Amino acid sequence: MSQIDRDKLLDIYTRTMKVNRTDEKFRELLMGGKVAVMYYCVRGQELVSAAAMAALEKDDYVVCTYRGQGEQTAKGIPMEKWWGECLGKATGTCKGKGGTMHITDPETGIMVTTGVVGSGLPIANGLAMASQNNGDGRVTLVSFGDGAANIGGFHEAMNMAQLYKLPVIFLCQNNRYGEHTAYADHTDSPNIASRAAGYGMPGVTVDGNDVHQIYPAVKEAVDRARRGEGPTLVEAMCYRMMGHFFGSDFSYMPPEHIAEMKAEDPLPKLRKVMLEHQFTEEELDAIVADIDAQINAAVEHALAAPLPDTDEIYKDVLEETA
Ligand SMILES: Cc1ncc(C[n+]2csc(CCOP(=O)(O)OP(=O)(O)O)c2C)c(N)n1
Repeated sequence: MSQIDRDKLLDIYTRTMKVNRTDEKFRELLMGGKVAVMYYCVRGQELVSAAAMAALEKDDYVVCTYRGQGEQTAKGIPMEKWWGECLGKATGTCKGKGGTMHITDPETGIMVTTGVVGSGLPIANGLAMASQNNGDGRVTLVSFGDGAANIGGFHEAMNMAQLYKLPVIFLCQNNRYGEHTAYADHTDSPNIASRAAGYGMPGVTVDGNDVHQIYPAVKEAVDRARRGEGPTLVEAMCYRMMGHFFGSDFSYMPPEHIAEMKAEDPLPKLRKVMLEHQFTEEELDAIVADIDAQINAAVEHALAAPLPDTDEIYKDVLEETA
């Protein structure tokens, strides 16, 4: 068992529950007909995102996907700005012009959210190369799915990152499905991490439902990158418990897979670890209640916020130079 100190465990728990409660709230709003936007649920993958963000420093960069709620909220995008963007409001991170699939908040280090599968990896290399050239000490973490590991850009980015020893962490959230296609139907290699060897890069597969595996693996990769020793591929095995997007069913999943994923739910496992470290049920519940209050206030703020003016469409498109 790894040694994660109590402060860090508390940090990871708080971030995990923030991700989880945000996901629950989003589904409640969608099911209640309060909002009608695309949302890719992160239920089951909360711990991977939270532990990864807890391994980064505030100034580090992150590139994520349409399923990026976990990275975005766990890295700390202010909730009012996050909900504002998801609801298409002028108060959002991108003034309501990006929506759920294109959230960018440079102040928090969330540099790009993309819906183009696999496109985040070369972008992360660019950010990491800028940091290497500037000597600003930042690392860049890019999150993507197992399906994205079969896109050409994945291989190009891995090769280039290793060649230039870029300070980048490739975090593959292997939830065992690419859209509705099971891993074994789109990939014949036993895992994604073993591909790292082909580029001369370290690669590791860990259980993303176990805080004692996922946090140390990402932290080691972050430390390595910051020391100038180059990139690492971290593959976090996890389950996508609510289907590909909000509203999709489970008919393509065999019953035994559903049973397995329920048994591996990261939230009860994390709670057990917290109790083992002498946190009390009351303390843990109070953290969740506080998060819920913050989320409810942020949602009310976003629902009441104005839509962007129509002339906003012409702004922030081109950078004006003198
Ligand atoms: C370049 C590209 N090809 C196809 C799609 C359609 N598409 C959207 S999500 C998805 C599955 C990606 O699976 P994975 O990378 O495992 O991520 P997950 O959704 O499981 O988090 C696909 C194929 C796309 N958005 N972009």
